[in-house]
Amino acid sequence: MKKLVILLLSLVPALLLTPHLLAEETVVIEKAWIREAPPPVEVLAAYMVIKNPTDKDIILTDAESSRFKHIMFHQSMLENGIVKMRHVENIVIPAHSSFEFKPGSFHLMLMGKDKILQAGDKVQLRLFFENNEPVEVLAVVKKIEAEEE
Ligand SMILES: [Cu+2]
Repeated sequence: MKKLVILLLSLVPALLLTPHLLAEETVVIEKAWIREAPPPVEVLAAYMVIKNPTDKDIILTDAESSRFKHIMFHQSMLENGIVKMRHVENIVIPAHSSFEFKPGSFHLMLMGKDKILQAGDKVQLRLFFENNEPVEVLAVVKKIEAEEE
């Protein structure tokens, strides 16, 4: 019996190390936030940084949240002095690189909110990738002063 216990204990470090090593080789999402908008505004924008520490390109294909009916990827661009939004099918995050959703550029367009969101609220988002497990992220609602989308 004593021998068995010693054997089991010697296995513990190996079991603890394995998931840790795997965890480093996956998508990392940082600084997720949603811009607070006045109640009549039906669509909100979410921003975040997606890091890809792996050796392969990662493709973000879809996003969802129980708080919104639909989420799309958009790119804002200035055309003849007018800000326009372009729908983007998916987002490629190159190997050993990162991608930033930020005001005035790429954003997640959150449509059909279930109720008014205020600064400080937290919203769970789920991101889907072509060759990776879905990733859950908590985005914080924040105020932003007069800055273009
Ligand atoms: Cu948009």
